[in-house]
Amino acid sequence: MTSALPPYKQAFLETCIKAQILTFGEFTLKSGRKSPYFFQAGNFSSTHLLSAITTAYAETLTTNPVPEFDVLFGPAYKGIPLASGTALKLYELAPEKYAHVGYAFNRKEAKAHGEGGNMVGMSMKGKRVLVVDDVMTAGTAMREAVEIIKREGGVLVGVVVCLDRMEMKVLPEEGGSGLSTVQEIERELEVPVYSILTLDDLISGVDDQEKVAKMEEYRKVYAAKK
Ligand code: OMP
Repeated sequence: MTSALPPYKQAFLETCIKAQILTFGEFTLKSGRKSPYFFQAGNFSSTHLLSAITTAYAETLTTNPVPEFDVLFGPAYKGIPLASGTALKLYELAPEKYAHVGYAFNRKEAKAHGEGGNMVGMSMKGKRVLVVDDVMTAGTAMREAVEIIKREGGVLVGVVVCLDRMEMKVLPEEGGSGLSTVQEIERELEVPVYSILTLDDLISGVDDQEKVAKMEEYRKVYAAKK
């Protein structure tokens, strides 16, 4: 198959399709939109898949001009294995550079006994924090993560996700800005957002023309124009 994608992205995309992490059909999103594709990061559930996804996050962080960070924050639940696995991969890739980096995650329900609280891992207080999360659609999950970082006294310096669906939260005909959620978050929070894959990448790298046509149709309605 010939692809316009860089080989590491194409290989990662093919792994996602084979493991049914990226699936096609009709799915209702958290936003209520009906999508012809869905990315299920919870299905990175075996040793080799966890290794593949955390390697892809680590490569994205080491090959882009990412600001310095002290803590990887993985929002509960799906962000937890992603942030901890990525921390491990970064250390393996460049131990000297990342030896000081820690990871943290939240509990969805505060614990009243034992050590208590609703944070686990490295303290974010006064630290430069990079969020590691799965998919960005309307940015609801990301805004919650940003509130947690603020509450814990951390300084958000960037975000990395596995898939940027490139969607506008509000469509222009409904008064939206015409920017994608990622573009809006970058403007509003003044931090870069990196993604391993985007909807454009899926459209370039998927081999099945029927699936591509459905994603193109969806992109026409919901994705921001670049
Ligand atoms: P937002 O919070 O709207 O940005 O949506 C992101 C969340 O939606 C993710 O953290 C997932 O829980 C879920 N989601 C997926 O996991 N995969 C998708 O392809 C699409 C969604 C979604 O519902 O938009």
